[in-house]
Amino acid sequence: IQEPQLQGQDTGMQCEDDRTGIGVETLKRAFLDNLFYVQGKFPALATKHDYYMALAYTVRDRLLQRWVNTAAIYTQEGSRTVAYLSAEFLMGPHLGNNLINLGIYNQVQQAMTELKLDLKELLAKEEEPGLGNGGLGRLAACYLDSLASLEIPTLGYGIRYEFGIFDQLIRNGWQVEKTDKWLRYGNPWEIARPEWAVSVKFGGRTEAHKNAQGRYRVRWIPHKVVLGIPYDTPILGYKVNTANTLRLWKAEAPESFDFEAFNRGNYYGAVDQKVTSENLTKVLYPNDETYEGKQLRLEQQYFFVSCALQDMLRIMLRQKLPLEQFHEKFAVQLNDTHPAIAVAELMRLLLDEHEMDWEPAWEITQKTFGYTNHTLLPEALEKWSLKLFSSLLPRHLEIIYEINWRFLEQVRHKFGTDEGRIGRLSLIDENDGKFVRMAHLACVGSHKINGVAALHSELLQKTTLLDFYEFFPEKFTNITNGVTPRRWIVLSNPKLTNLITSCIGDNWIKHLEDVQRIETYAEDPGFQQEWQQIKRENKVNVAEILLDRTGVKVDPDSLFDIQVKRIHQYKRQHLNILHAITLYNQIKQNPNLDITPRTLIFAGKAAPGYYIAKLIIKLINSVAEVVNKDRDIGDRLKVVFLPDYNVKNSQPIYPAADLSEQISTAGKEASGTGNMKFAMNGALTIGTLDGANIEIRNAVGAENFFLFGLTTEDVGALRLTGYRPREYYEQNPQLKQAIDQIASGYFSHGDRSLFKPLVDLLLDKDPFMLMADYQPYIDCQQQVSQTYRDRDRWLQMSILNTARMGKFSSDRAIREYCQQIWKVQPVPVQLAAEKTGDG
Ligand code: CR6
Repeated sequence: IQEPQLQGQDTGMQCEDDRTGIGVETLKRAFLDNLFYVQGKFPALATKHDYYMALAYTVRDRLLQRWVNTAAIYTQEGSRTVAYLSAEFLMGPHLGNNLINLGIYNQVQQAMTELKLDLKELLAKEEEPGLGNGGLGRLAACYLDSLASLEIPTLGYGIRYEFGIFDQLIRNGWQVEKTDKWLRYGNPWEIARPEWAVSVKFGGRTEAHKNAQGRYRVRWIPHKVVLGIPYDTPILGYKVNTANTLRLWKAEAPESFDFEAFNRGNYYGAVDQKVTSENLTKVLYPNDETYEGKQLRLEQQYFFVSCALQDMLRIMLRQKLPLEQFHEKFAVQLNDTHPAIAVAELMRLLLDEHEMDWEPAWEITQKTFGYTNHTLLPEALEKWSLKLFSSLLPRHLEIIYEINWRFLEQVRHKFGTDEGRIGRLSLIDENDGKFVRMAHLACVGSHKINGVAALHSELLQKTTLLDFYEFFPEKFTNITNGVTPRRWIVLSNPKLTNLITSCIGDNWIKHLEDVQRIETYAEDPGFQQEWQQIKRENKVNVAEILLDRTGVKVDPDSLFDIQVKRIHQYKRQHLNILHAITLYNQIKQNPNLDITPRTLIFAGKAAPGYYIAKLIIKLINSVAEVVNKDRDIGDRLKVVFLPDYNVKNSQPIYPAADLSEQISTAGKEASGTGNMKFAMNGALTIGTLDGANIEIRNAVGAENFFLFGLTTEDVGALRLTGYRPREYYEQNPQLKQAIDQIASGYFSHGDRSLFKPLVDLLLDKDPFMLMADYQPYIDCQQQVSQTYRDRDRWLQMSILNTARMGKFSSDRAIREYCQQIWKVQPVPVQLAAEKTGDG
């Protein structure tokens, strides 16, 4: 895929080291060595998985010198470091990505071929580390890739869930969840660091005591203590020697607690304690944008935040830096409110454990944190009942009260006693029971607050965080999301990568703005021909996957119309399905209809407790069943639901799309990132003016984007004047027919009750305004079909989409975070060989 990186030992010489060399012969030798000494197998007995492991260790060996050097340089220079705190990191498989970033994909492929192995098959053996739900967790992963590629010292801090996001099966059209046992066969990418374990306290009470200087301090006497064990994974940048660290924490029982119970003869009690402690990091909560007020979730959040901050303090002490410089050493980013308790925890550590005074501690805290908000949906805003909060974190509640008291004093000073405003700004919600508002804690405790796309940041300031914006407008900024072109183009779409590189060289992989240079080829027939050929091959590949996983045969020459993302009402997969039913009815009414053949592909998980989302999956599969077996329809329309959408399964999807569905109700999708992955790979977008769609449309040009639907203002105005969804249904025969079919059991073997909740919701409330957007959507889809028939026009639009997506690289986003929020500089890493100039 790209030039080998000649940064190891001299590949021309015979004396390459087995742990670092990157010549084909060395790689083969090292691979067989690892097969023997790590897996304990020889080729005749080895399974595909053994081979995968041997290759993973071979690659890991090559990462380690970079990782160790990186750590050495950061320690030596006491570098300013970004700490990215996130409850989710959706990394995706490591092997392929590491081959790309090391620049050894081609050599390894050749080495495997010479050993009569297929690299693709080995890559497929890697278990996905699914430690996230969707966009937010994957964003964290793209950001780690960019941070390393830009040579920014970074620690990613999160939770090592034993079970990640569930595996999705489809049984009789319904989603069924299966435990994700991703660690079952071992994880070659992580190294446990038990020597850096920390203790985390929970529950109990606080008391005052006099310190050595005779001053009153607070002491927290916990009810239980849990150990946090760090597990480190190297994150290599693209064609640099920087290998940063993702440090994930696992909960264990502390020995001392076992002993106590054991000495009392309570062996079972001791073991029980161990089980309870380890439950803490057992499983990822599978909700995307819905908060669930569960105690275990708050425990998870506090656990990893406390581990991370204690770890940072340890690093400072080791580097002999005074704690007064905490904010100079670390820029800590809160990925949504999940780690917002960090504000109170850093205060506690500085005040109680390091005996600092309130004012300096508070100044350090505010200068340390930045807060990224990822949603406006009210059901996602985290608030913890005072009862739960005080029972788990009694000391933190005291600190939050003090922060709140001082903050509200400042509010009174600025705005006078406007009790309404004070109630709205307070860290404590007293409207209906009492709760701690985590977004408020994050806002008050941070020096910068950002949204994730221009519209989202604007709406934050005008609605959800309006009062905070009025109080400290200077804290607010926007940083539009981005995705890494390494995973989402180079690794996912090697053919397109080669075509682009053959025209403009490979600089675009590090500087995606450069991909603009392919614009000159947008109307070149030869280039268009190759572009089309690659898209077709990528579609054939997905057609094979669909046949294999669903049994449905699709035509690679049909328009691939794809919606892959979490299933949510606001994302409106059901609007897409109403289009499918409409096309179906059009063909049924006019069997000779000459329409543009389409394949509608859906994939995505629903939160296990989200009933309507699960019913939408059932509806998609039910419509698919009827459409796909109807002989009148033939190859003109197919509907497929690909089960178990995850990073691994998504990689072939984006390169195979003709049309990307980004059809959320305006104002609801904070940014979206799938929209970027599709457009980079040459898909055209059908979308609303929502999230980053707006900026994508501005970048690629309105003439290269299929726009439809209500704007955010329209949505607001329509709500105010009284929205009556049933009227759209009654006045639109096509829409009425589609809804009536769903209601009458046409897609459910005559069962009228199955989809009733969904139909009633649409006709009575329709909170996401599908009825209002239906006809504009159908009309826009008609335009899509027309345009697709003009092959040259479509290809030109497709090429221009890829060419103009430079802005949406996560490298751009990370540069903005570095300049606007973190104020951090690159620290280049050299290999020892480069420094001394010899091998
Ligand atoms: N669900 C937003 O909904 C955004 C990502 C990353 C989301 C989505 O529009 O692209 O974050 N929000 O910023 C949350 O998870 C709270 C998401 O992934």
